[in-house]
Amino acid sequence: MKLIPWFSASSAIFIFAAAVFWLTQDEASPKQALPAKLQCELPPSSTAAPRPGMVWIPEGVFDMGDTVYPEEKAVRNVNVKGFWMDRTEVTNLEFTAFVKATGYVTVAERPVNPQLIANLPEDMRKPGAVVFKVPGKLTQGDDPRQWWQYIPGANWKQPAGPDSSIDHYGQFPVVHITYEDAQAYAQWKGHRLPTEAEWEWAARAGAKELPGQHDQPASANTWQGIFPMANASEDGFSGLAPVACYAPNAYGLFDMVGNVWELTADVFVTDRPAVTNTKTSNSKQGLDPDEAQRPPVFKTLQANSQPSARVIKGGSFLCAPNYCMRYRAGSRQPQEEDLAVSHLGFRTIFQP
Ligand SMILES: [Ca+2]
Repeated sequence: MKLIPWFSASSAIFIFAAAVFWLTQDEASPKQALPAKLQCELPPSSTAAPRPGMVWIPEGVFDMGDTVYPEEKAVRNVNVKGFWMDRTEVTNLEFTAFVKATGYVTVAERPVNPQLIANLPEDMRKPGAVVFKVPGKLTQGDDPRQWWQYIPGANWKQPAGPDSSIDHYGQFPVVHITYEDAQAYAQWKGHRLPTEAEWEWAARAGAKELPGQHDQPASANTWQGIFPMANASEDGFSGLAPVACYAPNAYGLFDMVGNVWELTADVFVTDRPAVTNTKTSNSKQGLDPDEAQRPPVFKTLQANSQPSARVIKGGSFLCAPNYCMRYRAGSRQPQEEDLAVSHLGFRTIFQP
């Protein structure tokens, strides 16, 4: 669909302030203004392009994987065939068009399967989603339930709960999307979700060898400061950002790293080392990177329903140097299929 170039410099200030309120309501307003070079304006797609809104990712061979966390190893040589890929994460506007056309109801809006609720806490027996909120203070050590909360009524239309909405957030990535939801959207478009290899190859943008360092990217929406309390917002956003605020990669893809994690079609299997508590030599002291990153309700739902987990890629606005250095093409982690969370979105591909 055609994207509306609504995002002006003046509205950027409003949207930024609103985004902070919407996504991190416990957090004080950031002190600094948007970085001067931040435009947040998606360049128009060529009307002559065979697939407007998508870019061509050529066939290639590369060393897939990385070495920062155990689950990224071992690095192995992979061939990927060419495909078209959405140049941005799917936005609220785009998902709205899908829902209007099809009447689709997302998993987070549906009644919870009664077979699964026996051992669930009372709140989780209602439709809802897991929302990140900056805690007022940490009183329970590293327990992630201090910043991940299951909010009844939270879903893609009201991402922070019943009192929130996506009005004026059309160009933000849609969140609280499960694997089934993403598949339904992709099929409606005549597209599909990328495999992990396709996603990683596209994110690497032609770099066939591993990058030499794993520093926090300067041009992406991540977390500057000590998670989960201190977010310096040096990239301009404490919470989600609209798509395409930062420079695209060499293939013309925006926000492959940071902003929201992105779903892939691949089941997360443990043929390689699963996510563990092992700290690598690159890890800095602080919260356990894996337990802090994943909403704690994972274990509860898994114990009841044993859903498949899919590979998600690229990190999110919550990735900080002290706990989640996953703002890289090679990073990965599992995400249970049926749990909607506020730091996860997706984009689609089309293979001729
Ligand atoms: Ca940020």
